[in-house]
Amino acid sequence: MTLLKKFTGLGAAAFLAVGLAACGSTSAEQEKGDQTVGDSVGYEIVGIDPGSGHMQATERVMTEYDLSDWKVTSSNGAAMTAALKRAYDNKEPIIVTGWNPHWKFLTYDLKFLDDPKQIYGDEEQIHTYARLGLKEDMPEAYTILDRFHWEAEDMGEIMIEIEDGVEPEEAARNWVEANPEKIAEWTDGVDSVDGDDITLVFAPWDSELASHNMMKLVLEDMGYTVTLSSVEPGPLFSSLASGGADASVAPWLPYTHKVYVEKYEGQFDDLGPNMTGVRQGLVVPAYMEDVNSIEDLKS
Ligand code: PBE
Repeated sequence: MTLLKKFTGLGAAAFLAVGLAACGSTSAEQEKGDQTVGDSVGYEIVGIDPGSGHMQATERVMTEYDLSDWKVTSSNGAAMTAALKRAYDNKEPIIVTGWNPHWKFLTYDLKFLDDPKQIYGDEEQIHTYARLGLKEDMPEAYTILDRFHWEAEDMGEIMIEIEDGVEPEEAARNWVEANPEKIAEWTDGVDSVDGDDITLVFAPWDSELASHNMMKLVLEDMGYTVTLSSVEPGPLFSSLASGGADASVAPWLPYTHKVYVEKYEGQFDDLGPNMTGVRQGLVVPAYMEDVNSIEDLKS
């Protein structure tokens, strides 16, 4: 069974409209008679889980670009990609909230809409976070986490295998086995441990499913007993701040998780970027040739 099928079963049924659309003003263009972008997609942007940084940023986009006659549906990453697949296969228009690295950019010809107001921001980084005190309590794991960095292509290799139906742990194992020299950069000279428990926390976005399964294997190979804790975005950050979880390689900065990082400032240890050049925004198929900017949604 593919990951997509598994997740779709969980939540795709419930496409809940979130309160991002303000009361209905009609656009002047609707009265013109020719079909606007909004008409072609029912004034709908397909979103993901409500607590994600992505949806918080999208809420700011709706306000800043005055998209009051649009709504953003919330569901989860798998439902979003299922909707994208349906539209793409039929060459129909669709607008989704999207991010890269993600297998959808490897599978489909997609583009980000320009964001002249820079609400989603341009490029950002994925950081590694640890709870306060991890450095003293588990110096070996801390060193590995601190050294950890990889490229979007690395994560993409794991993601695309998972999307093809390989179990996440197996896909991560395939990457680990194929990349011993990269892992050696993080683990060289670090002592093995004897079954010490460590908990990595993440939210089950496709990108973070790949990275956390990979890091789990690396730490297990160093002797750790690793628990992967998959939670909502809010608890991801609160569990690191409270010390309930030990580390995460999921935070996207400085834009995506701005709200959480500011909320818990000083309550976790930022070990710096593990990947650079990542991006989030509104995403459409490349065949939507006339739609290139978020500004175009107003016409
Ligand atoms: N994402 C993927 C996350 C971070 C990683 C962009 C969906 C978010 O929006 O919070």
